[in-house]
Amino acid sequence: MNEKEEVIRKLRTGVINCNEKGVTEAVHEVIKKGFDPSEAIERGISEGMRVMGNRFDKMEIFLPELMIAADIVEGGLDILLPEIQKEKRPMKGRVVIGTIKGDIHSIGKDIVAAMLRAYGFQVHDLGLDVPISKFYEEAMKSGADIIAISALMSSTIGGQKDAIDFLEAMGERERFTVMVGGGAASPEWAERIGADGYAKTAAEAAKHALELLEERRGG
Ligand code: B12
Repeated sequence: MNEKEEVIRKLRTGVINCNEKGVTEAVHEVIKKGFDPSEAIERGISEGMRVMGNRFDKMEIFLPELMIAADIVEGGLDILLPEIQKEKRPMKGRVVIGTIKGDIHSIGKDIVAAMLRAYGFQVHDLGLDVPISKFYEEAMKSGADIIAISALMSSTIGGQKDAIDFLEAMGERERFTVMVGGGAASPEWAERIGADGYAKTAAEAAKHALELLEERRGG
């Protein structure tokens, strides 16, 4: 196994085994050895979290382990995400992003926000448990091009549709490009609710945001 694969494996197993020291060491190796931080995040950290999610689903682990793993992941992202944003690109557009009302899952949203910044977007991160009206107010105030909404649960995903209906009701649907994502979302769901875009990963989200903006500007 080559060095990069070894470090990514160490990241993934570190998250799965709630091994904070292992994750921190691997994160510093990614930076020291100049590996792509976004690849390390998607294939190491996110993959490790997906495994933990499946174990939680199968009742092999419970909330305390999940929270420990999430804390370790956030520690690793605090070190790696700034590496992604180091690359400065000309300003492409403005995005308002957040996790929908009732949902406090931040990890995915944080990775997408960092990736959008790396691709040259000015990102207004509204955080977690964000009411629909807040997305609207901040998007109007900041002159945003894109509203990006994350949701991880079947009990909160409906908020993505409500947000689109809210823009319709305010007569401002055409002003914004609406992107949805998060573990509970899918391309079919995005199409059904009339969203403009969906992406499975952070890198896809940033690339797709650029495409949607170009389309919108008639490129
Ligand atoms: C970590 C975690 C937690 C942590 C969150 C810590 C944190 N700071 O985020 C804690 C322990 C707090 C937690 C709490 C709970 N959780 Co939880 N959690 C998870 C877990 C294991 C991983 C989520 C994660 O971070 N994945 C890694 C990231 C990188 O992936 P991601 O979020 O999907 O993001 C990627 C993409 O989706 C995309 N993306 C994300 N957002 C967006 C937005 C846009 C616009 C775009 C384009 C793309 C995009 O890019 C990201 C990067 O690749 C999931 C399991 C899973 N399979 O999702 C369960 C899971 C989401 N949780 C679940 C549940 C039920 C809960 C609790 C209700 C448990 C409880 N009884 O208390 C609470 C709810 C709290 C609340 N009100 O939100 C269930 C939801 C089931 C359902 N379908 O509704 C899941 C699926 C676990 C399970 N299998 O049962 N959880």
